[in-house]
Amino acid sequence: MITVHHLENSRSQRILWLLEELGVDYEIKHYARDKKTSLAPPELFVVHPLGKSPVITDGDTTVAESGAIIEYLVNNYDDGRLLPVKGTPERLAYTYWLHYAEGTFMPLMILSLIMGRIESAPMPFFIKPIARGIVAKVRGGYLDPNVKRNLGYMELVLSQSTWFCGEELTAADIQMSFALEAAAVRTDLSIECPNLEAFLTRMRALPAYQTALEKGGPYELMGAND
Ligand SMILES: N[C@@H](CCC(=O)N[C@@H](CS)C(=O)NCC(=O)O)C(=O)O
Repeated sequence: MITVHHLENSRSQRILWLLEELGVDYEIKHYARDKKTSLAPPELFVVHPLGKSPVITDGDTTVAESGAIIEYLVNNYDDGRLLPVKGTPERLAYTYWLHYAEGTFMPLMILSLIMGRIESAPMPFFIKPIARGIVAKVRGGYLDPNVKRNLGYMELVLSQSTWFCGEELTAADIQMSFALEAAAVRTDLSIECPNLEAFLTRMRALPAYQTALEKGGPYELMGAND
């Protein structure tokens, strides 16, 4: 039996969605975030040394890191529906988006979260202008242009196909779902990225996505100002 160690309001939501798409039996072990810090509770460190979610156990096997979990589940439980055929452009796109989500886009979202936290952190009045100045430099010189460029790139790709790897839903779309949900709490996608917005609408209408949401419990993502 597969167990998903599921932290509330987190990336492990997409693993539940994948398992629903695969139609595989699984159980969920729920973990709540620390009320003050929003970090994972110590119990998650018992499952994996990094104490992050998602992490799954399947018999004696423990797998952490969303991309690795997705590869493991698709390799072992997919009948070919969520993985494009080897050697095709769709398969290369699949590999690209599977890595891009956590390798390129999510670090920008995390940096945005940290900048928001610095801006709103309590601090002595004379430090505030210095902290704000540093945040403005990071935002203007690095973060904002990179986020804009990445959103523009994803928007272009989704203006040419329904899903990230073509006309069929793949597990790479499931990996990308959290990245776009994180983007949507920071940016009004409907203004400049209607195709990204449409992707989210399309995905949220899928029965497997909805079932995963019901089973997962609280799912409210932190924005840049939380
Ligand atoms: N790249 C990792 C990121 C894992 C990660 O940072 N997960 C967050 C939840 S979205 C977490 O466990 N946060 C709680 C903490 O850092 O204590 C993955 O995709 O699995």
